[in-house]
Amino acid sequence: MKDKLYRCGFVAVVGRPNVGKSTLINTIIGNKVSIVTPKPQTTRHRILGVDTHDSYQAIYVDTPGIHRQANKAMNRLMNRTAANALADADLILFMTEANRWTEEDQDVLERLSAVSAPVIALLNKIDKVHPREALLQALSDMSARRDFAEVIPISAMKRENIDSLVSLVPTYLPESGPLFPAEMISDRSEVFRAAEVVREKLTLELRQEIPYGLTVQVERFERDEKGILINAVIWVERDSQKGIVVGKGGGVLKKVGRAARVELKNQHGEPVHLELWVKVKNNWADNEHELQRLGYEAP
Ligand SMILES: Nc1nc2c(ncn2[C@@H]2O[C@H](COP(=O)(O)OP(=O)(O)O)[C@@H](O)[C@H]2O)c(=O)[nH]1
Ligand SMILES: [Mg+2]
Repeated sequence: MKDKLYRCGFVAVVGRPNVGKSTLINTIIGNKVSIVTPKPQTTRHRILGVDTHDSYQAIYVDTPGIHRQANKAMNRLMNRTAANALADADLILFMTEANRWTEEDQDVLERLSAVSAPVIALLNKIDKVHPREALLQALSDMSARRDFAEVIPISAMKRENIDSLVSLVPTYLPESGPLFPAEMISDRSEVFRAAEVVREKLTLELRQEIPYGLTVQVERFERDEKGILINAVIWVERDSQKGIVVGKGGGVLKKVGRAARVELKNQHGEPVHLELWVKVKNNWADNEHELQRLGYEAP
């Protein structure tokens, strides 16, 4: 057998909010490394999904979507995080929705004009394109926008064309030994991921504005013979939001806690006891210091 050289590198997944970046990474890794909701601003951190094979390791970088209005410290931080991921990438996956091209997509494309890494354009959500012939126009429109290394139609959710995308990735990675142990699927701890699962369920449960004003901090994560004990605080920005998060008779909080507990139990394969508190911290999202204290890394 010929000894083949190992390849390893970073694959940045970029695009406007909600195109399906986190879904793609979860599909490729085969596990939920990054939370997914139909709402923008769900991904706030740079999260790595590590895909290890016999001959290569692809490190996918999930990025917060790039925001046009960066008026809050939180949004500026998210934009900077996305920009750093671009600078470090060996390959860039520029993700859009197959049946839609918006000004926000155009903004992201313009940010790619200065990068040196090859860029693959992904037209996602093709399961929603009917008739399928409409894809041909979308593919040729995309090819005209830039000199892409490839233009590939996919469905991250329905796993369409994902295998052919994944098999292309290593050809763009540099020769290098693996950077992560084979069993590691993410750079994020189980404590971080537990907080994110709670935030996902909250975001799904609450209407529009509130999800952007809250964050979740796990204060206790302990294992004993009975399972996992998790205490988490939900931080909101204003008193008025506290009532909404708790809900009538505690209904919202109970529902969120139940959904999060079921998912965490399945993820870990052991019983989970989850306790949630809601607390107010004024304008944490516009305060750089608070952001760092709550786990938003400074780039
Ligand atoms: N129909 C369809 N929906 C998708 C697909 N990929 C993602 N979505 C949905 O699009 C929404 C945003 O997905 P998410 O991964 O959070 O997007 P991100 O903001 O780019 O990370 C979620 O409701 C996903 O379920 C897909 O291939 N087809
Ligand atoms: Mg995301």
